[in-house]
This record gives sequence, structure tokens and C-alpha cells, in this order.
Amino acid sequence: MRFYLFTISLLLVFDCTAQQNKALVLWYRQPSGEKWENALPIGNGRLGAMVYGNPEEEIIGLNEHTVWSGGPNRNDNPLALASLPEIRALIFQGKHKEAETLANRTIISKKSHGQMFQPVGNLHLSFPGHKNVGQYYLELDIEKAVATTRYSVDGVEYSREAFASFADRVIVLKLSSGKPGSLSFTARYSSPQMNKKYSVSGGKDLEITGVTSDHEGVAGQIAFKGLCRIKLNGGFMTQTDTSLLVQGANTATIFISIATNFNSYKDLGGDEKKRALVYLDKASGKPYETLKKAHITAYQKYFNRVHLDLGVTEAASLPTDERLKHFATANDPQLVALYYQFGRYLLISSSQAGGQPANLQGIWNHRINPPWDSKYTININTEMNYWPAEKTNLSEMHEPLLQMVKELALTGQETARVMYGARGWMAHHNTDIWRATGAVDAAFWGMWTSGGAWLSQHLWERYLYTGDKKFLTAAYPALKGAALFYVDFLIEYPGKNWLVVSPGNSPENAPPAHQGSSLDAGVTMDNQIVFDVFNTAIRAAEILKTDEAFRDTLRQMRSKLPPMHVGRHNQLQEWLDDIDDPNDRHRHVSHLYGLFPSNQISPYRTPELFAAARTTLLHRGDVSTGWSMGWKVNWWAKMQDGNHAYQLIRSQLSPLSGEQGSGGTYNNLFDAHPPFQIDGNFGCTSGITEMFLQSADGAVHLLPALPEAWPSGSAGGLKARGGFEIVNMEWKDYQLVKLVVKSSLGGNLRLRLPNEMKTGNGKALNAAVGKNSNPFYYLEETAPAILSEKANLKLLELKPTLLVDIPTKKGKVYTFSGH
Ligand code: FUC
Repeated sequence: MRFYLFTISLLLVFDCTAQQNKALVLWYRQPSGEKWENALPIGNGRLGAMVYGNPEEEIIGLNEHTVWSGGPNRNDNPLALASLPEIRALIFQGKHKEAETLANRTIISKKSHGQMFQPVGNLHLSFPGHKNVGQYYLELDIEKAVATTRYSVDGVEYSREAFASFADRVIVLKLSSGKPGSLSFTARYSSPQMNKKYSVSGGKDLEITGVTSDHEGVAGQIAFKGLCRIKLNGGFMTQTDTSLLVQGANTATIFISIATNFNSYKDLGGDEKKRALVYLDKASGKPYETLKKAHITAYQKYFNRVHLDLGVTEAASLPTDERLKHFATANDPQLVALYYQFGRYLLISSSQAGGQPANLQGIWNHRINPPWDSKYTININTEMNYWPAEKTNLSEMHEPLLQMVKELALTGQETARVMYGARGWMAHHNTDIWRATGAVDAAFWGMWTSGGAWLSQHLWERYLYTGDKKFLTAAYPALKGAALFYVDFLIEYPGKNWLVVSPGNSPENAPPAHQGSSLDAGVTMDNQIVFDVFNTAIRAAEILKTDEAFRDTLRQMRSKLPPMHVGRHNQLQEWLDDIDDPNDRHRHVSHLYGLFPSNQISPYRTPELFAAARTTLLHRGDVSTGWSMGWKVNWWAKMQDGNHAYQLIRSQLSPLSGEQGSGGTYNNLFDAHPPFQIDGNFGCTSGITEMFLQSADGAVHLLPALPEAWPSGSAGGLKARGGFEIVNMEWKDYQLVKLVVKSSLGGNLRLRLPNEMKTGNGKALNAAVGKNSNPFYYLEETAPAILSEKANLKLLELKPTLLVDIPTKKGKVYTFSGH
């Protein structure tokens, strides 16, 4: 017996060591306990689950993407239109507070302020006697999308594997024990839902049925059904009216299937019972290994497209939570690579074509009343969720968001018409599964008209990366409608020849000069968004050879948008008046939308604005909420300042300090606003990509922001606009030494390089001449560059780069080498 025990512990020790050497694993030496933010997320875009890994009382937290409170509803305020002239007049008279008070009454919704993404509940697995366990190990393998728990009790090894199958639309758990007949447990559901029922049906399936909550005057109408079936190898199963009891099994496979009646935001005619059963019957008829293999294959089709190697140090041998604790002072570049790939893992797991887009918490929420309803905040958070989609080669994962934009382009037409007397469509700063487009919260936050417009730019971005004209044709009505709204909504700024958005706000911020009111006319971010919306509508219409007169209208109006201004502190002005406070540390730095994700501020085209943007970034400081730090990684990458971007990654990849307004990362690598918000994960993943590759400013810029911390490494599979894929790039001592690019659309490949490169057969590359002829790299002039590029670089303290042109052919791969 002693020998047996010894062998088992040795095996476990070896096994743990093997796991520790796997690069793409989150692992822990202790279970999650009660803390949800310790549990490990799995998901397939339809179902989400949190695996706690508790030996005695295991919890599997369950979500389904369409389980939302309420039902089809609208939340427009019909008083808006009549009050609009007065609100505008008050703003122009400097009576911002009065304008806000009026907007609270006439513009803000008197109905729903958005519905809530709600949990289904938990599956509890109780293992009597599994109290004092040894050899405990918990991991999430993000290369396979499988969570594993292992431990031993009285010399018997137990293990659990869990995955949310991409191939079979169910969650599968396999419980095993090292000794035949030693697996005994009870399974039951719990749920915070008010209106729910547990039962055991057909003598075999554990069931939860329910209807989601009423909320803010909207009756809960999502009917959901969760089924759980257990298949045993050995042993036997009995039941009570609400639980299943397993005795003396060798292994058990648990299948969880959840479905709802949701067909679309306006149709709840689905049969949740039938759906849940069909998925369950289909999956539970297959052997576990077959299911697991199909799941991994389906997942890896996306995940394996990108690799990132920043080197491995001693620090990487520790459990993930320990690494997080030490990251600020340790040299652990592999944790960044892991966190980066975890961002891609989360997007694949929470956003699949045909499903709902990733919300504030992706697809993972255990609260019946979650923070900010776990819905869609579209003045930054939802857009940020999708920044990594195209560039990290997960274009398919963009689909649910793009579908949502197309739906908002329909529901938002009524809002545009009823509230603002405008054609086209619009959405304010929030939306939800019902595609509500009214103004919510209070005017301070909700009186913002550019949510739909910003989202619409994702349609254009998808086109720039893929060159898919069929997609552009289908997306064009939404792009056109976003522009049409502003054609009707913009008004003249008194005394200037400018057309501005009014009322608007610079998301959630107020200048000190405005008596605490956020409302204003012509704020910088609105101007920038309208500029983009007009540009993309013009470009799309040109490409599709349509709407010539409309293009002219847009061009004329575009020329009257206010320019960006550099203010008295050398900052980029957030508002039209020079009223920024250099000590303002607000988490939103909305006016830098023009730097990223947009491309209106460039060191090569608008050096003065670029320098002003840097001043603004320095004023705002680094430490802030999770997503704000994620955004800043992107900005500092655009500033070509890798060390500063890395500094932000360090701040973000640290346990919560508890300090007010400062975010960080939970043990399970979820981003902390706090509370958990997934945008920070996605924002940082995007930012890390921008450190290696940028493609918005007229060229494919390689290694634009490499920090001192990563002298050598390699990355592959990243995407650039115009259908280019960086199949592989390697750098050594900060020099790019190898580059392989695939051109899927052909056209000129303009590279901006950190050092000289040659073709695969040693030929020099041709220096770039004139404008980039590649249409996907077309740049709208924003402001004239005031200095020569050389002078600019000196002024901006940027490293020199080399600009070369390579004509490419569709489908061909090009290899280059450096020193
Ligand atoms: C915006 C942000 C908050 C938070 C919320 C969900 O309102 O200003 O920080 O992220 O969205």
C-alpha cells in the first residue's frame, strides 16, 4: 500500500511538472473556493461555464448567451424632438447644466434603461469525504480549451475534465477515479433566477426550467431549459425529485445542454425544451474521447492561427496566481504571451457566429443583477471587445458584433426619426440583446449620440482586413445610414463655419468650466467619429459605385467639421473650447479615439496633433480602471513607445491594489475594472498586437513598439489590413531578422521596417515612392504635415524607420531576411 501511494504521488508530481512546462496553461495549487473570480472560464459562444475545481463541493457556473431579462422592447423618449432646439440653445448660451436638466427629462428613457444578461444557475457536484485532499492541481489549457482538476483522497487519484464543446453545443465533464468503483457524488442545480423549477425527467435527466426576470417595466420573456445527463461506467445511479446520486462508479460523463426560446431580438418563438433535448441526445450518444477530439479540432482551427514567443524565464515555472503577484518586479515575458493568447481564447469562447456578441463580461456572469447589467456599453467597452478580432486572425469571431450592428441599423432608425427627426439610424451609449437604442442612465452619461456610429466602423474594418466586397455590399446600408443620421443631425456652430453634434458629450467626462455638466457641442470625439463615418460611407459608395450625389453631400459636410485643436497646455483638446484640466485623470480619454482605434492622428501626417496626444496621455497618467489601461497599451504602441506600453501591461497584469479607480487582474486572468469586465482583456490583447504590428497609417509597420524587455522573439499569424498575413516574424537583439508575409489579395505591400531587410534571395528592397497604391491603405488627409518626416521624427523623438514597396500577387508568400 505504501509503495502504491508513493508511486501515485510521484506520478502526480511528474505530471504537475509536465503541466508547468506547457506554455499555454493557467494553473493553480488550490481550488477556487467560493470566489467566482478564481474559477476558470470555458465557453463555446453559446454556453459559458465557470469551473471552480473544488474537490468536495464542485460548482459549475452556467450561462447561455440569450438568457437576458425582459423581452422585445423600445426605449425612445418621444419628448426629445420638441426639446432639441431648446437644449441646443442652452448649450450655445453656456448653460450646460440647464441643458442637462432638460435632457434628463426629455431625452433620457422613461422606460427600460437596458436589460440584464443573467445566469442560468450552477450545477453542484458533491463528493462526500473529499475534504482532506492531496496533490491538488487545477488548470485551464487554452491550447485545447479544456479545464482539468486533479487531487487525491486516501490514496485514490480523482480527476475531472470539462469543456464547452464547439462541435456539439453542450458542456461535457468527465469524472474519473484511479480506483475502480470509488466515484460517488450527487448532482443538483441551483439558480438565483426567481422564476425557476428543478426536476428530474424521464428517470435520467436533471432539469432546470425557468423564465428570466422582469426588469424596468419589461416582462421577462426568455424561457430557458437546462438539462444534465450523467452516463456511468460502473456503479449505479438513483434520483430524488431534484438530484441525481451516483454510487461506486469508475467514471462518469456529464452532459449539460441549455437552450432558450430566443430566435432573434424580435422573435421568441423557439422551443427551448426541444432544442435542449436535441443537443443533449445527439452529444450523449457519442463516446467522450470522440467529443473531446471534435471539440479540440474545432477550437484549434481558430486558436492555432497565431503564435507568440517572447521567451521563457524561471518565473514561468510558478502557478499563474503567483506569477501575477510577482509580475511587476519579475522578468516573466511568457506571462504576457499567455495573457495575450488568453485574450484570444476568451474571444473564441464567448463570440461565435450566430450567437450574441461578447458583452461586458463576455459570456460569464453569476449575478442575477450584474454590474452595468452585463450588457453592451457602446461608448468604448463593446468596441474594445472586438479590437483583437481581425488583427489576431479571428475574423469569424467578429461576426456576432457585425450582426448586432446590422440589427441596430434597423432598430436605430426609429430612434433617429422619433427622437431627432433624422433619417438614417443611431444608438446612444448602451444597447442590449433587444437592440434598444434609446438614451439611458442619466444625461451626464446617456446624452451621447455616437454609439451606433462608432460601432458601424467595425463593418468597415472587417472590409479593410478581408477585402470582402460581398460583405461590404451587405454592410453598406448600415454605413450609409450612420452617415445619413449626421447629415440631418449636425448643426452650425454659431459664429464659426463648423458643423457640430449637439447635444453631445465627451463620454462620461465633464470639463471643470461647465458646472459639472458633461453636455456640450462639437466635442472632439464626436467630430472624429463623424469624420470617420463620412469617410467610410464615401469610400464604400465609391467602391460599390453608388450614391454619387450623396458622396458629394458628405464631402461638403466633412469639410465643415471642426478641426482638432492643440490647447494651451500643448494638449489635444477634449472640447472645442480650450478648457482641459491637465490634472484630470479620467478613465475615458475619448478624444484620443483619433489616435486609436481611428487613424486621424499620425506622427507622419499630423505631427503636431501626435505630440499633443502624447501630452494628453501623460496628463491622464497610467493607472486607471482595467479597460482604460488596456486602451492605453494601444495608445502607447501608437506612440511607438514600447517601454511605456509595457509599463501599462505591468500595471494591468497585477493583482488588485484596492486603491480607488485602479484596476488589475484576477487570479483567473480576468480583467478587473474592478469588478470583472472583459474589455480590459481584449483591449490589452489588441494593444500587445499593436506593439508588433500596425497597419493603419499607410504601411504595414513592423515592431513599431518593441520594449526593452523583449529583445528577441517571434510572432506569427497576425493580420494586417489589405489581406496581408504576417506568417512569421522573428527579431533578435531588437532587429527584425526574418519575415514571411502572405498576400491574400495582392497589391502593393508597403512595409515600414525598423531595420534593413532583403528579399529571400538577397536582393535589396525598393524604397517606397509617393502614396501607397494599395487601396486598403488609402488615407484621408486630415491636416497637412507641417514638417519633413525627418524633422518630425526628431521633434517627436521617434526612431527612424525604412519604408519599402513590394508588389505582391494574390495568394503568394514573400520571405525577407535581416542581418
Ligand atoms: C462605462 C465606463 C465605466 C464602465 C462601464 C461599464 O460607463 O465609464 O468605467 O466600464 O462603462
